[in-house]
Amino acid sequence: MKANILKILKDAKDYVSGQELCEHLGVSRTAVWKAIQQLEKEGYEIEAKRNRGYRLTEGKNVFAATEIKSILQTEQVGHNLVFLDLVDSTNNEARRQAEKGAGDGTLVVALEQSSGKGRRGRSWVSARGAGVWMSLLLRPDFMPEDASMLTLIAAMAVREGIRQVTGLEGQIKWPNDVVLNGKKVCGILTEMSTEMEWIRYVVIGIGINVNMREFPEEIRETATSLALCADKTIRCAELIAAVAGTWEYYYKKFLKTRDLSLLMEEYNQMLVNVDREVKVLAPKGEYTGISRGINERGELLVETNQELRTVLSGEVSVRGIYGYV
Ligand code: BT5
Repeated sequence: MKANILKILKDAKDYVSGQELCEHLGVSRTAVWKAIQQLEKEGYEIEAKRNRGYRLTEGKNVFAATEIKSILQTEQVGHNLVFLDLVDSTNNEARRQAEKGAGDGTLVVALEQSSGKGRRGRSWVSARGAGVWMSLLLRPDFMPEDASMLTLIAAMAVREGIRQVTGLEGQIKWPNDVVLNGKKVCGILTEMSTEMEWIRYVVIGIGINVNMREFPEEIRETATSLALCADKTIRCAELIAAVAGTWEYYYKKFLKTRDLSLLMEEYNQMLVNVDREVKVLAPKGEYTGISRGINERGELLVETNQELRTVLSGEVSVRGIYGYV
């Protein structure tokens, strides 16, 4: 109900009478009043005037569940929204939610993570309220070996969401980073629980540096944020809503063929690795070659002197982009 009231107040841009809100939502005046109080607690400024009703003061940058819900335009993603003040890792929380039976499209968002994680036990810096730290729970009915493509789809969704909200044109560094001005602005961590041949659930963790202006020493040279690149504060709630929408757009295309054949051309245009020298850290050793973009399975094609090799997953550094000069 809070989100509905917020939506009405936002659309009206002027006073809305208590009576109107009651009728519209089919609740009592006391219930409306209580919801207004809760909205104020979340950080909204709402004027109440005798005989005229309630009016929302515009321009407040609120990062809360109600704000996300009031602007979300998805068919499914985020309708079940778990918004937390502090959590160990939104990926861990999404897994806990999954074990409790949460459904496909559940979105877990936290203001702060105490043990945000990257791949292979690396840690993810997640400053309080300054970024989008979220995880999407999926219960797909395809095979475990198809799941690695979800990371690539998430990267496309983030790149496009960033563009919609800020106008900034990011690039993707295969497989799991979004890059702005040669620095990492987003990392993605896909985890799953499988049983023999089928997927119980997948969790796609997305970390986007939004309003951070400073970074710890160890990532100072390699990380950036939207605020630094756009030179203004960006609304996290708006970005979450945008990415949820772009995710649905790309995921639907993926589901048509269960591979990236309908997305690969667009993906390769977003790819920072394409036609550049890359260094592949393969299990059997390192090699360098020229990246030729992905195939329809989302694997990276790397041309070496003799052959076109396929990289399935893992670490690929690009010359000139952080980490490989
Ligand atoms: C990743 O791993 O890039 C995946 C990061 C996923 C984070 C999200 S936040 C929501 C969800 N909940 C979680 O617990 N995780 C997900 P990887 O490719 O392994 O990169 C990790 C490396 O990136 C670290 O070793 C650092 O060098 C660097 N790094 C750490 N924090 C960063 C940040 N905030 N911005 C840019 N780089 C960072």
